[in-house]
Amino acid sequence: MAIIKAIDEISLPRLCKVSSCVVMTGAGVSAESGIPTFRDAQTGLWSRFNLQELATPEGFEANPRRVWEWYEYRRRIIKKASPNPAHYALVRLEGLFPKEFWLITQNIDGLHASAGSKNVIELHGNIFRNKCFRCSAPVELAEDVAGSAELQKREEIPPRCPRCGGNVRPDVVWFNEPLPGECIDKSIKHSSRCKAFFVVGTSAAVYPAAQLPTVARRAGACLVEINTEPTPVTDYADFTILGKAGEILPKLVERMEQFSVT
Ligand code: BV8
Ligand code: ZN
Repeated sequence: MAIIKAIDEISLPRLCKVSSCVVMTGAGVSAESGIPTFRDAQTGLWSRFNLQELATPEGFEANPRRVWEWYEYRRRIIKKASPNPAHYALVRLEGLFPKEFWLITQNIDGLHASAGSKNVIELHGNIFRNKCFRCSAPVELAEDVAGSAELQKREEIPPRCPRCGGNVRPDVVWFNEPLPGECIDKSIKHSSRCKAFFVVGTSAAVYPAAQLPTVARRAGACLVEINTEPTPVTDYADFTILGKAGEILPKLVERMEQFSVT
């Protein structure tokens, strides 16, 4: 574990005593659960798949079947994944800030909620929810329908909206699509009020999520970054610990729990 800016013995107790804490996570938090990140060299999704074709509304309009099947491929990987020690450490961190704690995630895998995190804001949606591309109505698909042989045979891929007959799509935020207004507004509000902001496992490359650490820092929060490589956040974080979230977070939260008891 390389530490660029270690949390010193004066700052750590102070960090434990603040009234409000926000955590922002990216794909790096789920990497140790076996879910590929987006921008890691070789293994990242965008180094193997075409972002424009697969994660934009234009790409879906051009080839709904290709996009639907790519998300079915990702759902199969995520269904097999379980929360890792990083997710569970964030559940314990939430317990240290009973008054005001928010976990803002860019991830669509649902693993924070599965691990037991309560105040989760899913900025980019959730891969297990679906909606209609035409009328935006939520669409409930029976577990086995989405990828069933029956469906494949009927060539009805993607499934059709029962309300208007439009194509069903995953309820995630694609590029060039606005984030859910309530999610981004709440995220900016909590980031601008919190006194401690942890940013974990994100390349901080995607906006508007990438602006949240700046919002927090400008508002006076203590900014702690945990990542396997430096990012644009590193330049202005108070503390940066390089390494795997599943190894660093449990140790950091354990030390914070000791200070919180005293
Ligand atoms: C919008 C879909 C407007 C779901 C995703 C300002 C400046 C520049 C560009 C823009 C801007 N504002 C808007 C844009 C355009 C664009 C954008 O940001 N482009 C960037 C790439 C230049 N943003 C948008 O289009 C957004 N929409 O702004 O709309 C609008 C308003 C009104 C009307 C119309 C439009 C929408 C952005 C959301 C896009 N959707 N995903 C899905 O299929 O997943 S983005 C995708 O990237 C994921 O959601 C992902 O979460 C997100 C961010 O990536 P990361 O999570 O950070 O993952 P990454 O692989 O990059 O990094 C992982 C990190 O973890 C690495 O640093 C690695 O070192 C580290 N790591 C790896 N293993 C570990 C680890 N760390 C710790 N432990 C480990 N074990
Ligand atoms: Zn519809």
